[in-house]
Amino acid sequence: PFTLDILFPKFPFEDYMRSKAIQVNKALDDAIPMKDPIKIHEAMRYSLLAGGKRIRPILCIASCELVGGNESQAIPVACAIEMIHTMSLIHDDLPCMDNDDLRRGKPTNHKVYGENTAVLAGDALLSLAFEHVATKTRNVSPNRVVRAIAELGSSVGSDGLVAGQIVDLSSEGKEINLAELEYIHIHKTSKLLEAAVVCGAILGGGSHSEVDRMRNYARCIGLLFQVVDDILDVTKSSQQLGKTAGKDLASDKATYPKLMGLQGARKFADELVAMAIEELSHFDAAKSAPLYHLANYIAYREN
Ligand code: GRG
Repeated sequence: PFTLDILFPKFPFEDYMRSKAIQVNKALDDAIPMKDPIKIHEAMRYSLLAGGKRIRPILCIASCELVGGNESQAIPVACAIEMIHTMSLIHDDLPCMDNDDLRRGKPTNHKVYGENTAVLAGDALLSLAFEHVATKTRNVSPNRVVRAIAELGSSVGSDGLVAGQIVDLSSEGKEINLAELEYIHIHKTSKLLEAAVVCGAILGGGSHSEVDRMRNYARCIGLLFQVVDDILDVTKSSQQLGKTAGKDLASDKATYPKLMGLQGARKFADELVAMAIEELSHFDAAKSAPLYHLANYIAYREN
């Protein structure tokens, strides 16, 4: 794997991820106290606090710190992004979408609370996300807060996640090409990762050119995230089946390994991580350690 262990031999990446996740989980817990109406707040908390790697909030904080900001400036928007991510998962799992019974190892929101409550829990998380950024962000100029809110809005709506989901739904049962697959992934997965990184850089006081660089970094790792997901689907199911061809190479669903071959997809992933890391070379080397390691983690994770 392409790593920068030579530059950062001692960076304690696992400790870093663990301690940031603890901070994020505490802030998320505080953001939604149990109150009336109990049912909706319980449903919101059920999915929001159900685990998850917290990659988006950690990217947001790391990006804020890279440009000279501090964690507390980024925490409200980091929480907002995890609220939006969680609501997209709740809605994605509904019977009218993917109809999934399990998420993050637990029964899905609608399985526990019913479809009507799951829809509302998603709606409430989405609106709380924006309220949270607007009311809880401290020590950032109003102009930067508004820029972050605009960034967040555009990453979610009909130019963002929703666009990816509608095109994904419309392509069901059809053969899609690489450009169409890329469109779906850029919108369903990359856009919110991009918003996480860009909002962090905006709130941390980054210049326009720094924010642009962070956007380029985020676009690379956003696509990388999905390419690696597709590769893992193949390699994990191959291991489970003890065969050379895994689930996704055999199924109808278009994936990078299916359209590019497994080696082609791995090569593409290597190129994306190298491009992401190149963007970081323009920043202070010590401060960019977390984002170097996050890119490598996304590229070479095993699940
Ligand atoms: C956003 C308004 C609005 C509606 C939702 C349903 C929908 C529209 C979009 C689907 C978005 C979706 C489910 C994309 C997949 C994103 C993805 C890569 C999820 C897995 O992320 P991880 O691995 O998961 O970070 P954890 O559980 O670790 O957080």
